[in-house]
Amino acid sequence: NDPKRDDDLSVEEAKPSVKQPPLYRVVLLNDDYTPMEFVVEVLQTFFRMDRDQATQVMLHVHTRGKGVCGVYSRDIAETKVDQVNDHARENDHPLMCTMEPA
Ligand code: NFA
Repeated sequence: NDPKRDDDLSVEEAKPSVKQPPLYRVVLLNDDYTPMEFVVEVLQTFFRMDRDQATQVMLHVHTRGKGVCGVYSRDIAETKVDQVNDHARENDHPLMCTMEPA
């Protein structure tokens, strides 16, 4: 009967099952109303940026429309998105945070 081919992964050569979890970019979107200072504080608080780094990212979002705050596993990314959006809403700002596959 048909001999096994060396390249048939369905037998004997299991693919190593250790793989990296998918990563997600957490993205901040610009709007016309959220104060720049609030955005800087959000980036410092939830993304552990120093003030210079946070200011750079805020200005990037302000001028380009959106910007990456960080790259995380799905659970961590979802938590960051919820924390930022909840915090923005609690302070009556329209700031929006989303995530996308990296
Ligand atoms: N565009 C906002 C303003 O001019 C600042 C802002 C930056 C908002 C980054 C959201 C994200 N006040």
